Amino acid sequence: MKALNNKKFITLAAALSLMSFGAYHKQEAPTQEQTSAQRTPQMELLGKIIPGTAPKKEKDVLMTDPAMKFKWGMNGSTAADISTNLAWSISRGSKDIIVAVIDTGIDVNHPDIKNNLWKNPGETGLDKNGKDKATNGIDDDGNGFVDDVHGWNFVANNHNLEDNHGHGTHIAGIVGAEGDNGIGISGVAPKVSIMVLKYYDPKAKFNDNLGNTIKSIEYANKMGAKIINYSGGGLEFSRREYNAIKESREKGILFVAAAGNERSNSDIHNYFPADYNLDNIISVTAINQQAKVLKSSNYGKESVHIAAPGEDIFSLLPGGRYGQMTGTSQATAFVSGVAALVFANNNSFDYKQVRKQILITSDEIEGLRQKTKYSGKLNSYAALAIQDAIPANGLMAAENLDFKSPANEDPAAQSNTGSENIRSLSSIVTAINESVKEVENKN
Ligand SMILES: [Ca+2]
Ligand SMILES: [Ca+2]
Ligand SMILES: [Ca+2]
Repeated sequence: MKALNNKKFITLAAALSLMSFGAYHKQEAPTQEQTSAQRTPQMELLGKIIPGTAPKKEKDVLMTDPAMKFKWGMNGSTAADISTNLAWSISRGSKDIIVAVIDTGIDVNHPDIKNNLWKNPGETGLDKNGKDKATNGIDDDGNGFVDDVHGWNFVANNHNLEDNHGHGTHIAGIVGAEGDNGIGISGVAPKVSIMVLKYYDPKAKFNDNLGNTIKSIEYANKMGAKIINYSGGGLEFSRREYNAIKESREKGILFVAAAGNERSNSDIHNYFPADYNLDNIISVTAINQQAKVLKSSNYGKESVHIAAPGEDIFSLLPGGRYGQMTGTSQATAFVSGVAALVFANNNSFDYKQVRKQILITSDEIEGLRQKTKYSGKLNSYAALAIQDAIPANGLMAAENLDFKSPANEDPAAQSNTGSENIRSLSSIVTAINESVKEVENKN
């Protein structure tokens, strides 16, 4: 297995033709009947639906984001849909839940996410000289970072979070584009606080991807993240990275990681950080509209936990634009969004309970049995609505919600061969360049 190289894996496809898309319509929520028939057939077998969370009428879950019809994982149009319309009848998220997106930065001015960016309270408001703490050039909260109001750029070591790739903006949009604002799309969590931590920049002369990833995790640990979304990875074990995520666990942080796009079985060929043996990690693979794992995606009956939409996913791009990308990166962001909803809806839940809700309430799909540990596709509504969940096979009690054999527990047992140790993005295709506005005008 060759070491990853970003450039090799990121092919800029020709601009996708969006001409066939019609004018926008308000999104229609699936009816209760459709839902029980097509989306969550096992729900009654799985557990008890929490009183008051039965699917609501359509009008209760309609939102005003005009481009949701392009968002196939969330508009009720496919077998792989994650039922967000129903989930939003229970919770639309909360600004109190901070999701750290460790990626290529973000367009902080994108109108569809700027209101959902985390604001560091220690770098917000006026200083004693009446200047804005966000821009006064002073480390007001003394955390070692100057003007880190939305996060930090670990490549350039400054507060400029500009996304020179598009990946980070796309991922952040899947997690938490602002819902019901009349613009573009909604993230899985319509309301949330996105902390932006930049570990890679294609324009930089040198990227210490792994080092910057570790620093990003440490920042998230220190600054109050509940969830870390990491849509990247590499083939080499790193003790420092392992320790950073172990510290996340001690802080109660759920770490959602891409299974990777090496077309390989992760039970045999590891991909990190998804494959570290830590119980705060969820490893996510990508499925298409037919709920089949993408050929490019890593899989593993033991190592990969859950599947989520990951092909031709419509989300935000820098410059206020929108477009599609493919990969386990995108799938990972769907899971992080659901985790944000579950945390928001259950104040007392710790990372273990949130992880359990997400994994055990996934929709069992035959084709995923050989590819994922829980044989399941993400279901946001079930993760919110079902309690005391037990899987259809009845074998998996909560305390047995385990990951790998204890033999792998000791990081020292996993060798670092010393070959190139990097972290790369887990998206393989970008097919972008059309803004929603432009698409609309063509129709
Ligand atoms: Ca600071
Ligand atoms: Ca400041
Ligand atoms: Ca929106």
